[in-house]
Amino acid sequence: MLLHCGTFRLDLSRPLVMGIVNVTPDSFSDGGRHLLRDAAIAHARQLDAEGADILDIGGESTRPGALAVSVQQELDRVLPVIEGLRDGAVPLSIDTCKPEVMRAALAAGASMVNDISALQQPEALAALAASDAAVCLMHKQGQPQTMQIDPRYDDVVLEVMEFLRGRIAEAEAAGVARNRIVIDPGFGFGKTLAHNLALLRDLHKFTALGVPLLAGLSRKSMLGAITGQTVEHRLAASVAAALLAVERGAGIIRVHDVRATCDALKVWSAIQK
Ligand code: 8Y4
Repeated sequence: MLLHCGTFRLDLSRPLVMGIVNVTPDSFSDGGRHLLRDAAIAHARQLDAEGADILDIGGESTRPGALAVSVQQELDRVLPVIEGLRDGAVPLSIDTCKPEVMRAALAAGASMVNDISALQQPEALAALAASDAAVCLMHKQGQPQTMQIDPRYDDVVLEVMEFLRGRIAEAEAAGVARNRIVIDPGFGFGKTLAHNLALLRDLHKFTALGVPLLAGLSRKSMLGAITGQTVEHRLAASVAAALLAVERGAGIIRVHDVRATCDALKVWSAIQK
């Protein structure tokens, strides 16, 4: 499968690694905008050197309880980072739900939109359709502030699949070709541990939707619940989870720890026929 991602063509016959680049003051120094920009660019270049196939640049913290960020604030964070990285060899993804940020980031050189709202904001579908970028459509239940209070499903795998099937259809109807679309069950987004485990166990079912599958498990609280480790000690659990996702058909893995994940995927690849 070849994912059309701006001018890039990403070959999904081997699993790809998306490196996470947070451009938020809680993840880097809060010593001012230029320090934040420089730290994010340096981190991104390191992830590139470690083997990242895509860099996911986000200026809005989506963790439960995080404060909302204005369009201007998000643009001030992410645009200088995209401008600093756009001439590199690796495609850039913009992690945002806001159509204004999508348009500006794509104009500045991003080739992909990673939208945890799956293009449900007014104008988001149009912003994608007007571009040649790829898009990741992710499932979540509820809104980040409150989604972990009491998530409920009758059949989590079926319901997440039906949601994503609908979003693929909407995107295609709006003019986003199927070869530009990636889907993601959204681990941790309005899901209990049991829901997350069911999704990971049955992840292969999502490949029936006919588009590449992205999985984001890196350092997430479900791994803390399983291992008892705090967020800074979840590397081994994250690598294990990435490998389980790839084994079940994930084509793209969104991770913090690019070098360790790439090494694990090389071992996986070595036994493939
Ligand atoms: C520690 C580190 C604890 C990170 C929690 C987290 C996904 C995503 C996020 C995902 C896609 C996160 C933007 C949440 N997760 N995009 N974004 N898929 N496509 N939490 O799973 O990393 S942010």
